[in-house]
Amino acid sequence: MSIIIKNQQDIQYMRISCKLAAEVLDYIEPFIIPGVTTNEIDKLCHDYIVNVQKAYPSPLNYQPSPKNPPYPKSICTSVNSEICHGIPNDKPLKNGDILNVDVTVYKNSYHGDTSRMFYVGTVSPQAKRLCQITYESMWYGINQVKPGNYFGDIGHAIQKYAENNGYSVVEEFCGHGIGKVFHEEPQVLHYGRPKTAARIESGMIFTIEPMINQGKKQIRFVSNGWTAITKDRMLSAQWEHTVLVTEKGFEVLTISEKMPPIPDFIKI
Ligand code: EYF
Ligand code: CO
Repeated sequence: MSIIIKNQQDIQYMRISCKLAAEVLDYIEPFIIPGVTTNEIDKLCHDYIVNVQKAYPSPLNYQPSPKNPPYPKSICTSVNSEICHGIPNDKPLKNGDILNVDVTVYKNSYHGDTSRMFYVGTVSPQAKRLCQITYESMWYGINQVKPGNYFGDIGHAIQKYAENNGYSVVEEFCGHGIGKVFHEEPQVLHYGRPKTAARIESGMIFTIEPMINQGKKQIRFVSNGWTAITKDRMLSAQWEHTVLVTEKGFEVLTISEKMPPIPDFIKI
């Protein structure tokens, strides 16, 4: 197996799917308030994707392997010490929670994947700092995307920035190639050494989605077998963009109006 190089038609369709995914996150933001349940957020996202965008939520009934049951919801919602793959439920969000909403939209046979952190009401300065550093770590990774660099350069940039700020990088989950298939090659690690792993080439499309822990990097799984949490129960944050490698560098495909500003260290 190898990394698929997308052609111009693939890229046009990916721009559409990725923009739709980012617009779901813009749409859901005002609904993320104390008292709302993640099941209510899931239904709002589902109905927006299906009825407004005329698309399909890629996670719904997604079955990465026949050993596992199909995923039961349209989005992933990971709260506080949940690292990823939180399954929406009927528990109301509380003031001070941090929430990752992970959206993947399937349109015209292509998937677009993005996630964002949201503050529920008023959040502690420590939680805000974790979310902000994680956001910047994703952009340090994105900034390494250009033909001739290596996937190890992406992971190294993320790890260096997160660890220099006193945090740890989750190693069990990674970014991924994406296109007509939700998860395809390569695996994009969020840690590593410069000039290792595969070389980055123009036309590749993949996600960068670092999960950064406030405490130690070790994880556990909850009893549903899928949701990962921090072993020490401290907070975890994650952001995700889908990125196209261009001749000169990168194009972030999951840009939208209401996403946080791109950090100043990014020169576009
Ligand atoms: C009970 C899954 C199935 N895996 C990865 C699989 O790349 C992703 N986000 O950026 C990504 C999203 C989803 C995903 C959504 C579902 N899965 C997870 C948890 C339970 C499950 O089946
Ligand atoms: Co992803």
